[in-house]
Amino acid sequence: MQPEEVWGTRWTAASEPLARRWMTTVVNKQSMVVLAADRQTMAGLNELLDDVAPYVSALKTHVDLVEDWTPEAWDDFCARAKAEDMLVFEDRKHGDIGKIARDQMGGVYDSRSWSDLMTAHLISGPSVLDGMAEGWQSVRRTGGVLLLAQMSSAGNLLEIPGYTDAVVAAGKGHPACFGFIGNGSRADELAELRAKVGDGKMIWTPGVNIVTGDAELGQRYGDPREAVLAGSDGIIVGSGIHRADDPSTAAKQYAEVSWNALLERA
Ligand code: 5BU
Repeated sequence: MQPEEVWGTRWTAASEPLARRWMTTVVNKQSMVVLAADRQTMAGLNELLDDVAPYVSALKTHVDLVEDWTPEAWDDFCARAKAEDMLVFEDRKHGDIGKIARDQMGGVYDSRSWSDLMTAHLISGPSVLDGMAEGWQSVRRTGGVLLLAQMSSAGNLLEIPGYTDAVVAAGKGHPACFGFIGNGSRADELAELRAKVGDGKMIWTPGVNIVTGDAELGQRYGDPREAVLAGSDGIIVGSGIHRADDPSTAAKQYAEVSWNALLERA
């Protein structure tokens, strides 16, 4: 199938190269799965990648939770993910002023050199988008920011009236904004977010699991099919895959659920 057939108006409206790259990979792999690879050792991460690579279209990392991190091991891990046609997405949740967010993309982890996508809060204002764009430019790369418009955790302050609208207004027309994080655990709220965003930007959603309901430390889970039908363009799945008895089978299942829902939405 061609991406235009599968993505419809989203393909036409979201014309930036990274968005097109994502939508093409989803069609090639028949999977909207963004794997939250929250394992704390390099061996655990590499084993996970071996298990699930064919069913995962993007790899979401938290580089600072790895206990035995080294630059060499990390470069190798990212290279392996990229060779499997995955975008590498560091869930850094930047929130400082633009010039500091830019410089934090250097430092020990040097995330500007290996990340294709990164999250940010808009709490400090739109300079975070400009600063992060400069971060990637400084190593002659282009990346995309996913702005947190909603969160999946109970009681999060992004729910205070007006906040989500202000994030969407600032990100919608900004070239560095790849899209938004929406709450995958509440399909009705997600559908409202999609209506505000329109078709021009991606929405990726954490807080999805085949087992729905309240989970550890305030996490909430909704159904992945419902999230896609409500407007999600990428389902972020962590423990549903990396803590499964058989991560490969679990990843395949999430891939199938998401792909079938995308075809249903088309
Ligand atoms: P889980 O194991 O599927 O619950 O992992 C969810 C991942 O998504 C984890 O890496 C979080 O940091 C990330 N996440 C989230 O759960 N909720 C949010 O609102 C945002 C990110 Br933003």
